[in-house]
Amino acid sequence: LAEKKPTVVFVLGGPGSGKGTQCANIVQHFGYTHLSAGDLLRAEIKSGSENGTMIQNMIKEGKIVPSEVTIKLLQRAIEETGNEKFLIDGFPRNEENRAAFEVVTGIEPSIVLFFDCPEEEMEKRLLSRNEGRVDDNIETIRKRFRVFLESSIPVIQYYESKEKVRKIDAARPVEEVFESVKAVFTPKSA
Ligand code: UP5
Ligand code: MG
Repeated sequence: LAEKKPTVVFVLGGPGSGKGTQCANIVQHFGYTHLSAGDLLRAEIKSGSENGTMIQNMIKEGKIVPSEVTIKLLQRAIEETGNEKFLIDGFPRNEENRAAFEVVTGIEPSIVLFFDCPEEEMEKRLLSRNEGRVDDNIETIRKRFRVFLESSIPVIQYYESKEKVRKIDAARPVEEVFESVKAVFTPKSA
């Protein structure tokens, strides 16, 4: 029997580009469920899972956690939620993540939001966030930027070739960015 596939929007952008902030707004206005891959990994560390130490070390180094770990967490979260519309924030981060998610879940994103923001603005935001994240120090931030350029930009290029990317100038104030986001989610009238 053909199971109905959920609608998935991938929310991508560099570290500190505002993915989490804008996802919270989208949830309020458009009824999606927000799944942040980074939040799921941080919850896995806190839960005392056997993978916790490995995940913690990778996040501290700004490295990408093996996709089987992240995909398992995302799949579980999708199944646990009653909703059929999801924002997947901060995943896929490399081509291997992208391909594995497609194979394992059979899900392709309907669209991909890309929050485009200069590094200096992202760096400023991350250094003033003060939420005690182990990766919000200048040394790790530089590593996260490098991984984003080397591994995550190719994922965005892949979806650009499929005309799925909606690029948003994320260097503006939160409210202005959300105006652009809203336009993406609001069906155009005839
Ligand atoms: N802020 C937000 N918008 C603003 C605006 N328009 N103007 C001014 N300030 C703004 O925002 C960051 C800060 O900026 C906040 O203080 C906010 O108030 C302010 P936020 O919305 O949190 O940005 P976000 O893009 O979500 O930044 P985040 O740091 O979460 O992005 P990352 O992609 O770096 O982090 P994530 O949690 O996704 O991943 C962390 C690590 O987990 C990765 O480096 C990796 O090691 C691991 N990971 C994997 O291995 N695999 C995965 O699939 C996912 C993560
Ligand atoms: Mg985030």
